[in-house]
Amino acid sequence: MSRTLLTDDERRRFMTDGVLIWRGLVRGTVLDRARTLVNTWLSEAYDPARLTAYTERSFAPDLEENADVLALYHQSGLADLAGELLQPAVTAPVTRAQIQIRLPHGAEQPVKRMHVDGVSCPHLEPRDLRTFTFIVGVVLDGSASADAGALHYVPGGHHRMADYFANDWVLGQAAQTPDDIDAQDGTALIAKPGDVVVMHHLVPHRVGINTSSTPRTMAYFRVSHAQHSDLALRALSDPWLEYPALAQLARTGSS
Ligand SMILES: O=C(O)CCC(=O)C(=O)O
Repeated sequence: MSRTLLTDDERRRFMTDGVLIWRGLVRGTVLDRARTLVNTWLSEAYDPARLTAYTERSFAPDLEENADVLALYHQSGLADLAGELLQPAVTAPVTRAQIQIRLPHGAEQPVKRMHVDGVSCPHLEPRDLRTFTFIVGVVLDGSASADAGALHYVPGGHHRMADYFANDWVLGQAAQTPDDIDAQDGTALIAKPGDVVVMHHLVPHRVGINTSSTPRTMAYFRVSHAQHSDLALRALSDPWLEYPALAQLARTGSS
């Protein structure tokens, strides 16, 4: 494990932007094994007829619980580092990965407009909340430029979304984000394999087409506060409800 503690600067950046990026955090055999597994799945098991389902849920569904894929989160130091965001609360066990691939242009892959995950998803009933506390994404391939299928996020958008959920949204409605968020391009995560992004659940994000010749592949880990099911609805309008130390920092300026 290469790092053990979040810095004060990282805590404050996460509060302001809702996003942290760690360059080259996952490396060596942990990274290589997972990349090989996913690339092998793409060349040998990918079924083009299921592209929409893969895009809505996960590519390589048979790898979601694979130990070498889960190692990206559990054996790289990420679980300890990211878990510190919730201290002294603890996270629920992370037992699944989601693989998201943006195929090179030419594939008829649906784009994803600005959204926050698990709220009014097109493939879920509107009343089903499938939220979590934050997401960790590990870049496995691609993302060399903004138009290469990169994730785009709205820095600080968690504040706007909390306000939207508090004042302009009701459980069950179809609209995922307000118009001012929907209209934004977002900041592209331009990255290399092994780079990591941590995003507060409320940060709106999107992905577009991949004009490069390289598939853009991410492994995502959804991390929840251990009591998330009880807190989920209130957490939509209170960004720090599940982050006790950050809530204290927001109130007083010191932890
Ligand atoms: O493909 C990505 O990087 C993001 C996918 C996404 O936003 C989602 O699955 O909800």
